[in-house]
Amino acid sequence: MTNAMIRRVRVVDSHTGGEPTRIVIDGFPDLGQGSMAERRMIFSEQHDDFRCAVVNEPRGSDVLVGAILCEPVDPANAAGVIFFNNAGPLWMCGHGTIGLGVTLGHLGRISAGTHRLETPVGIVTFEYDGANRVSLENVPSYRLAKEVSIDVAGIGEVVGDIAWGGNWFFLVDAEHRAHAPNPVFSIRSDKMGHPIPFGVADAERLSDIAKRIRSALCESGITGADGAEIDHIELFGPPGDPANDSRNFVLCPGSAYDRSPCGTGTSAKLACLVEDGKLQPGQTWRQESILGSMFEGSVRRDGDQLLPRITGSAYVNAEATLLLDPIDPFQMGIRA
Ligand code: PYC
Repeated sequence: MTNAMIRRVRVVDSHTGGEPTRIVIDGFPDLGQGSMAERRMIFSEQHDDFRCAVVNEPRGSDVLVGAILCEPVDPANAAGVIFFNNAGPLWMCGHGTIGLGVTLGHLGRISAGTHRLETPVGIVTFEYDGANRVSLENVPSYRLAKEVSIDVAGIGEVVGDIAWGGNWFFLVDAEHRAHAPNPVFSIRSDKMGHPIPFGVADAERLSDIAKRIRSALCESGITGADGAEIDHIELFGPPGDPANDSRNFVLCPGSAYDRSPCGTGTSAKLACLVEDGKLQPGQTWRQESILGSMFEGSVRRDGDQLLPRITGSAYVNAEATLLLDPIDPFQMGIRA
């Protein structure tokens, strides 16, 4: 096999609050010139092997979120993007958008200022500070259903909200259930009786709970709008840092959990808080992740639409060329 037969794929890796993003900047399949929704469909139907090659083992891992950096339809926009992970394409990704903004700055393709990004679910505007910080204004977010009750195997009744923040979420509040006879998950206390926030040490337990909830939603036929699968489960507890408002644990499609506070999940949360009157437009919400990393969020009301704004920091940590060698039995990754 000659070197010329090896396919080369250029990527830039970053992390946002601990959650990795691998942006493919060159060597990806031709997805046409359509909208990002059309290109996402082509990617999903015709190039799933490429998705696996980029994010699955042995090059990637379950945690990695990938992104194809596309030419925008409107040249006035900074870029187009299609996000994906080990389970398939995503609709939107907040931590990934922060990573993308910082990556475009790192590559010298944008400078500090306001930029527009085309995504499969609409235009996302972001402000880049010229270093590591990005604030994005997400697509309109909303709650579809409040206090939906489901029967979860091994747990019992679980109550949560269904909300859209660029992906579909089922949001369950631990405090809501803390005094119930069988709380969905308990928050442990220290000797003084102060709650210990759930942390990485609890990730396996929380993943198991979240997976059971997701299976129950699927088995009960409970979906997002138009029958869309609710593929993200978000559990909330008290923050570790009293300066913050809340800590979350987000199970992503597949079996990995978000190391960041999840931009789309925080957007869904903000929409629920505003609809409950617990957060006013313009007011800041500080959402902590299971790692303790934090996104600042707020909401702008535009007519009847709620537009979440999410701020976080990302750091570029690799520039690499992936080699897809035809003699390698796992050149296209290991399919889960
Ligand atoms: O930040 O929106 C997000 C996200 C979705 C999946 C992983 N991160």
